[in-house]
Amino acid sequence: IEASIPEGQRAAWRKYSAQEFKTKDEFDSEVVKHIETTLARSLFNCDEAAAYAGTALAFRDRLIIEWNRTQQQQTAADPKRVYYLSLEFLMGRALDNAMLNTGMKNIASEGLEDLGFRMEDVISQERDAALGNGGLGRLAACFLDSLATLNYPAWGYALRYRYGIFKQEIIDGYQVEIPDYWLDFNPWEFPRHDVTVDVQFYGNVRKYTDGSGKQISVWENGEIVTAVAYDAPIPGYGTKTTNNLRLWSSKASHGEFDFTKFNSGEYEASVADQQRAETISAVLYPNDSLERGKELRLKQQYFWCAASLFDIVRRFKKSRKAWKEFPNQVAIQLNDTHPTLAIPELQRILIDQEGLEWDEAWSIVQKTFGYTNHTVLPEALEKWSVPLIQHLLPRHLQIIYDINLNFLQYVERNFPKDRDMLSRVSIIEESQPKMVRMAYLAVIGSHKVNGVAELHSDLIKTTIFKDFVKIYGPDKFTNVTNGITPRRWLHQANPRLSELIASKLGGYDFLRDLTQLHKLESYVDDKEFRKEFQEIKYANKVRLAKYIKEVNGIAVNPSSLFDIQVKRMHEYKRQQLNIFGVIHRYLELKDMSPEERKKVQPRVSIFGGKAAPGYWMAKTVIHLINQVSKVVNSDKDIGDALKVVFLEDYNVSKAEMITPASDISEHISTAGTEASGTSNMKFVLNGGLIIGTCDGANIEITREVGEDNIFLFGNLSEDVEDLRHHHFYGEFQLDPSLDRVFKTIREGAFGDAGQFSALVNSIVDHGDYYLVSDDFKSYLDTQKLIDEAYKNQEEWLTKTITSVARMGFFSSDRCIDEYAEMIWNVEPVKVQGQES
Ligand code: GL2
Repeated sequence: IEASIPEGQRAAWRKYSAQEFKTKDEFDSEVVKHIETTLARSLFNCDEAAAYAGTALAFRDRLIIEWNRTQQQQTAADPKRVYYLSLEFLMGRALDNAMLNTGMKNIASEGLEDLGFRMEDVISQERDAALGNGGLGRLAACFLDSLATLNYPAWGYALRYRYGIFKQEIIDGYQVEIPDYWLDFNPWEFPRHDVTVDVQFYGNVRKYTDGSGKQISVWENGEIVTAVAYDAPIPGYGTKTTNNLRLWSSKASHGEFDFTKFNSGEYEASVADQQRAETISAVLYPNDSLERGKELRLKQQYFWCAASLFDIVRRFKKSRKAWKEFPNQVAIQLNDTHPTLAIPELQRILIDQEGLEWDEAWSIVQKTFGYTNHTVLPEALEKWSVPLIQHLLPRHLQIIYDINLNFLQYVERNFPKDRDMLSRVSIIEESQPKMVRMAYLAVIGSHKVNGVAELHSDLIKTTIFKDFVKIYGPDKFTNVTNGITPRRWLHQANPRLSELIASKLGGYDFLRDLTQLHKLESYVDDKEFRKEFQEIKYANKVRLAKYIKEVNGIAVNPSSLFDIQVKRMHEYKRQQLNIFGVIHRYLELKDMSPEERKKVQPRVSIFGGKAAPGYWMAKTVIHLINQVSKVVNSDKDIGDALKVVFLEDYNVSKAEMITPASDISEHISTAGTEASGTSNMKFVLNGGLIIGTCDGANIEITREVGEDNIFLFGNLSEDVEDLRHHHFYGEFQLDPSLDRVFKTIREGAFGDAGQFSALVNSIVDHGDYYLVSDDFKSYLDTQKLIDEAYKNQEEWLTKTITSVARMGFFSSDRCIDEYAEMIWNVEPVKVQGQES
């Protein structure tokens, strides 16, 4: 308030207030100004990178004007806000999205042409913001887009990693990891050197009794690290709302270096603290669905939770409302268990710093938080050792113990006969060392817990959280099936399809209400529409074929059936099942006469995905795919009948090119292991069909598109346990086709067999945990059906168009409305175009 301009000068201020560019000329003038001044370049040395920079800065300025306006109006309205805490936001590129969401892409295209550049070339200069691993991080990014589009007052909070997910190179068929230093030039972030939070680690807790007899705890003598905010504007589509993604960067609390040490000649020590502090936000952990229990990771989690909560509480306090109003002003969603420390942290703030009584504080905490579970895989469930937390966060450990004590007393009162229940549900696992079960803490500290697809939400209630359903009743647990933003995954990734749909539906409203797609069903028999739809698919395949030729040097025929599996490499996702199927196909082709071979449906099997650097088995599968690719692609007998491609460095921007080019995509996880999957939705929305197991969102996709329009196979999740048991105790007979595949590998057909023995043995000798052998036959049979079905192109086209028309349910807008109503209880705030 002290810093605001006096009434008398505001007219002048308003007159010169920054304005968004509206015309092509204004846009060009912004671009040239940035290139000539911000970048200090001229028309004699302006390459595509500079053109990108100028364009991005012009749009950045525009977004920041809308961002400011949004923040001012939201502050004035002071509504309940949503805070989405996620350690990962896999944003991808920002420029194209900013142009489309603000509706200025056409103007910018024409403007760039005037200046001598092509839009496509300029867009492709941008590096992905890759602050995430896979589906969980991309879901968070889609949610931000929907929150802004639907005008919810919402903030994302994460860390500003100096290194995002590594870049993957394939060298001699092996994955090699290259660091991704993405901050070289990032026009989208705003450093807020005035928004900082001091975060404490280590130290001790001093207890004393104050004058009124109240027990006070003081956490002191710790090490302080400073969090600095960096903001990235998030524009909604077709709305004035521009929300904020706030990323915290760590630095030493005493600045560049410690002057006392520096002045006494300890030069190295003087910068060592600084480096230690900066390490906290230095790197994204590259594991997808796996937790490794490293101290630095726990430090990252607390640093981020503490800074974010301080910020949220600071904003709440500005409105001078009573503490009991906190849950009416603040909804915090925990994206997986990674931000669970926010629960004891808020309790600590309320009791230690704000002086609330335990019970009052705890009731505020529970009403504030919601928790989303994204996996039932045991290796992904976070546990932290008690000694580690004791050392790093001594006060939080006490609070966690108190939360547990109160909870267990409640359980004991209500379930006096079930003695084992207490040890089963305790937050503390009585192991050596003792461990804190973060998922239990998240459940106990939240008012709602949700899974991410129907099957998964049912599974969490009958497996990992079974006891908690008894304790709290079923209403605490709910489902919000995942979704994707149609702005990026249709309009941006597949502009021609988006345009075709708009031409039939009378405009682009479907991008804001995806259920309108159902009207496309009346065009299923429309000749003209079918032709265009098919042409678009073909053009998208041509584009991918061209890319494959350029990057992999492999010539693929765009008329072949494109079969794509792109996602993180993981045994549960079963890329090994796919590549064994490819080997089987190769062997069958080799058995055929040249005449017979001519009759088969040509196919291109395309793979892509990163393996966590320490995940040896996943890396072995990458290696096998590349070896098979080498052998098959150079086999003269085979020709176009089969090609195998591994696309290096799969990421969001590549997904935008790959997804629209599929005929079939593979979502073939062992039933019950893939919580939802979201790329399955992207592929169908872009006119591709699915081969999949009865898992995650595949089940709901089937419900929507109809059983005739999806290729399901394999065992069901309810049978998985028995099948696994059978591998160890039953008579085990390996499927003969799979046996032949293994023999071929063992004979060295794809290079040194020793390299693949662990992979083969995991199935033959070690219990086949992911049930590859159990599903192999049904997988092959289904692939045969696909070959047959694809031959009837007219039928195939009908299936794909029908499926697109029925995908309306899977918009992330629908998810966000469900969260808003069922979990957050927040309302949209419409932002006006002009300053009010
Ligand atoms: C995941 C699930 O594996 C995936 O099926 C789901 O679509 C996403 C988003 O809900 O979450 N869980 C998880 O730990 N990771 C995921 O991608 N890494």
